Amino acid sequence: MDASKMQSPTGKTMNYARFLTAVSAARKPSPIRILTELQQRSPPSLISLAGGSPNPDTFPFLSASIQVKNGPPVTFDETSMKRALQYSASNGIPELVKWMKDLQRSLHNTPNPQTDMCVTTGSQEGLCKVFEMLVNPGDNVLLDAPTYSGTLATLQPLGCNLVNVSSDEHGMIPEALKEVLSRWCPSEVHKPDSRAPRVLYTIPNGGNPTGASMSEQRKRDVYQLARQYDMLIIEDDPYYFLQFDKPWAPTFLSMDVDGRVIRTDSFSKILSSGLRLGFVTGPKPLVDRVVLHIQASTMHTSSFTQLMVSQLLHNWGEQGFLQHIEGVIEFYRKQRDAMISSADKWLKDVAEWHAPKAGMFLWIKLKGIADTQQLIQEKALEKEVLLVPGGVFMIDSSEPCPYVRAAFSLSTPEQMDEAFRRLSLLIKEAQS
Ligand code: 09M
Repeated sequence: MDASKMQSPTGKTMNYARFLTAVSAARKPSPIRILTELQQRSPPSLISLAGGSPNPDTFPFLSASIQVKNGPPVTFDETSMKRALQYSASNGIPELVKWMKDLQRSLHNTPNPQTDMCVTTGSQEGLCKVFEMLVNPGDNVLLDAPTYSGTLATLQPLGCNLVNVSSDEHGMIPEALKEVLSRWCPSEVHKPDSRAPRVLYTIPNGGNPTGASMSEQRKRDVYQLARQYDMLIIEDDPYYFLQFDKPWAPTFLSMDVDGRVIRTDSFSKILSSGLRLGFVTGPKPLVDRVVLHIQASTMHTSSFTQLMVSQLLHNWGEQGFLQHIEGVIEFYRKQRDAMISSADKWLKDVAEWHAPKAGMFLWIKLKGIADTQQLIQEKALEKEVLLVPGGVFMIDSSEPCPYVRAAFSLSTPEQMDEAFRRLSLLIKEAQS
């Protein structure tokens, strides 16, 4: 079987070549990277004049010690510092990838044994490269808008046709997906001229901007439809670890018997957004294509950043990591509660919302306001309160949108309360 085909445990053969853009299909491994990897696997007696790596003895940094809350410091002696300052593998530092694969296995236990993973510079890089691998001009791409503006920014320039699947406070609605898909016939999706969508994107937990989280049943229903129409599912899940209630719903990855789910994870909301660490998990032939793109662009995510986090995770162990997550959840749950109680106090008569079960956003519909763009851009600044006008999360941002997105991540409960008092005045003024 060629590298673009893979048989799943159910006996179904996925033909990944069908999903690739011409650009992605044409990517070839960099010959220099192949030599570097060969060198890393050779005994120390090998004299290599092949590598293009600079000599780290010339670098100015010597060592580092980074203090950690509730744990031993992360340290770099002169030897480990040299490694941290040097080029590294495009798919990620091996011990970090291994730690993350073990975590993925224990959290998602995907039924597809040919699953692989690579490190990306934040999940945004992963998403961007995944879309560039899969989306051609004119393709129909399914998503549940409103959605993350960074996804729209990646997809829109690719010239695809974004097809909206209706959603509610529980995320994408399977019946709505079924209705959208009924425009095509499942038996015809493999015909060369078929316009049937091959890619579906969703944010399953604590959606940005809606705060919506999908139930297990909805995910199962969406997965079945993806099977029926032979689509890939892009599961963009940076708020997975910010689910306030247990048990956490199973992920698409955990249901993926065929090898049709590409999952993006992020450390941005739980360890650091500035370190820029994300992960792409999915069928090996597709992860390999993402890695080829990385080879040709950034080469790899910062070695220093990866080693710093890898050391932290190895010091913590999985238990320690999950304990840290509990603390983060506790913080965001309190913040969510504070924002909801201020919304109840100030906005009850002038707006509507659903309390999110995950993430860090409240999606608020302002009553009697057709479009929030002008209200936020001009009047809100005068009143000294800033929110994101909902239009930026829509497929067509020029259409009027009565929503705003409020984040409960950075402000104190007192600031949120004052912000909603100001917002309520603003809405009342605009209504009159
Ligand atoms: N606002 C995000 N979301 C955001 C945001 C951001 C600067 C980022 C979904 O850090 P990464 O690359 O892992 O996160 C990317 C990402 C992927 N998917 C659903 C996200 O919400 C990050 C950064 C300023 C504003 C920002 O507003 O929503």
